Amino acid sequence: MGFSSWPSVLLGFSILVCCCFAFGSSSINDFRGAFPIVEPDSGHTKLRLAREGLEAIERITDPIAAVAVIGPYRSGKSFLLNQLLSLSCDEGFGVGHMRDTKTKGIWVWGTPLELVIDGVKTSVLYLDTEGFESIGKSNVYDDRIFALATVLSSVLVYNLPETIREADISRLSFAVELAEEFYGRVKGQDVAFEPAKLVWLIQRDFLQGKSVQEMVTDALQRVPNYDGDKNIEQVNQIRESLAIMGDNSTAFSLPQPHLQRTKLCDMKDEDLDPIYVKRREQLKGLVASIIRPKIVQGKSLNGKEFVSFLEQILEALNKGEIPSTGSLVEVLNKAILERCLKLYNERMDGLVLPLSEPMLQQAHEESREAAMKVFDAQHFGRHHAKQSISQLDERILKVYNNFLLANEYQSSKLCEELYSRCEDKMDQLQVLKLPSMAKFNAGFLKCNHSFEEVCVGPAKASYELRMMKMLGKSRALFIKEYNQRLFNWLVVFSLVMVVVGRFIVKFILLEVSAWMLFIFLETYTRMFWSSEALYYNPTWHFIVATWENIVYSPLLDLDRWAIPVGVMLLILLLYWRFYGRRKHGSRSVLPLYNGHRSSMNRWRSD
Ligand SMILES: Nc1nc2c(ncn2[C@@H]2O[C@H](COP(=O)(O)OP(=O)(O)OP(=O)(O)O)[C@@H](O)[C@H]2O)c(=O)[nH]1
Ligand SMILES: [Mg+2]
Repeated sequence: MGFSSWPSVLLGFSILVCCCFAFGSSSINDFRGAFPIVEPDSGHTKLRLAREGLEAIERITDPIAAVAVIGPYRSGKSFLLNQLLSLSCDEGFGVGHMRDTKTKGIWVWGTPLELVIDGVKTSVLYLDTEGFESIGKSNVYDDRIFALATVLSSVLVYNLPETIREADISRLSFAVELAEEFYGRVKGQDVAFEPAKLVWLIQRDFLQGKSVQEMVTDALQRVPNYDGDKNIEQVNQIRESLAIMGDNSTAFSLPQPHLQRTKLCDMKDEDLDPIYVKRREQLKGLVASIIRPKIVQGKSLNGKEFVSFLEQILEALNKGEIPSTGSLVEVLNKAILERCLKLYNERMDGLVLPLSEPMLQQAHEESREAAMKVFDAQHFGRHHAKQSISQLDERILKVYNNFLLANEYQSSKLCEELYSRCEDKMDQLQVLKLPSMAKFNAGFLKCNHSFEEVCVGPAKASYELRMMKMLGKSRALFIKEYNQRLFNWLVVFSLVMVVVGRFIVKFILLEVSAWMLFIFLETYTRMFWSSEALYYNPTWHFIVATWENIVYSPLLDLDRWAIPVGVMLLILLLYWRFYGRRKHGSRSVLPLYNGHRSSMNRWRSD
């Protein structure tokens, strides 16, 4: 291949890429068509979402109401929907003329009918469903389709050829259970969702003297069950519930559109039985008069909300082996449960840890109550909600346990910090330059007080014990050292006073008293008793009291100010020694050393 052919290859390649992208994003441009919203999985057991139909629904911004037609397979559901939507078989839902089932899963007509219901513009969706009782499918699959249509629709048209059979009634058990689970709450509060209104559509030409309503009423009468057969009892219960829901269901009959059933799709209104056309129009009117927007948790749903509601329901129905109201309630409550848990978390997060255990417990109870209250007001279902409540309780407890652990950690951290601060303080007090019992006691009390006040939570008890031990030990050690250090300080003090009395102030009394103190201290302990004995002497107590008063008072802490005070005293003393004396001559009130001075004078005069 020559170089000249490269540009054309590249052009071809880019066209191919563009085409791939165009086909890859399969966005629908024309919504006038039928699209699947839910389709069977490969095994024809469970259902999965189909994007096309959901896309058609998602773009709707008005409140949505849905009409779903259910019934046995090949009973004319798709044809009926086309008739209600005034569509030919070619444009509308696929109508099958073969023996096997035509519609798979659930389909929607992409262009909703716009109706003004109670002054609100509403988009009415028409849903076609896969017929039940066809070969090659499990009953559970049929039940899933049936349950999904029941939950999604506002009007459920039960299309029945000929008459109502026992199986048709027992199939409604899910709808009945749903209604019992949700209906009661809708009336009083803005919660849950309103169950669908049921239209029994009986397609037959003549009703042998009975009106269709009488036929439905008869079918809903309890049948005698003398042998106590379980199945009969179950169907009887459904009958009873359906009878109670009387206002919620309507009976309607439709005659055959034409005898040539395989040619129906080629016929126009003029070709169909005029009575059929008339009744069909009446049915349209009936549906329009009873339909209401789908209400979930007190709110109507727009397209996006409707799709997310559908996703939730499908998840619930696919969850268990058998679609059950319990799992439906559980899934619907999931979002509310998360919201309530978040509320609990937010309230608990506002706490400043550590807290005392009773306070944390109280906060937990209050937050739990608030979360439960919200859940109680918003949750779906009545009987099966208990499971969700216990689930919420369980999850709250789990979160609370985490808070308990966090509180324990924070409490230990805080108490440990206070403990080591106190330990440091006690160590500092042990090595005071000028030992003071009052200062030690003040520090001791302050430490104890701040610990008692600030350390809270579960770690307090153990740290309190450790603290008491540490403080006790520290105090014992301090007292032991105290007397010995005071004694040494007094010996030093007496010697300093001797020097001061002799050489600086030259005050004999001061020197004598200093000597006396020195001799007392040295001889008393060495000659007569042991040093410990001295500490019990009243003189010693007096000395201690005097020392304490000098060394530490709230106004002056000598341990801290000893050096500045000492320097100041020395300066004053030296000032007095050199200038004070010179000014006032030898006129001193103190008995001074005069001998030396007179001898000097004498030597000078000599
Ligand atoms: N006799 C009679 N035949 C009908 C009626 N409605 C539809 N049919 C015919 O019954 C056949 C099946 O019609 P569909 O509308 O596809 O029936 P369906 O219930 O949707 O079938 P599935 O989707 O397979 O469950 C077609 O040949 C229709 O022409 C009716 O009211 N009476
Ligand atoms: Mg069909």
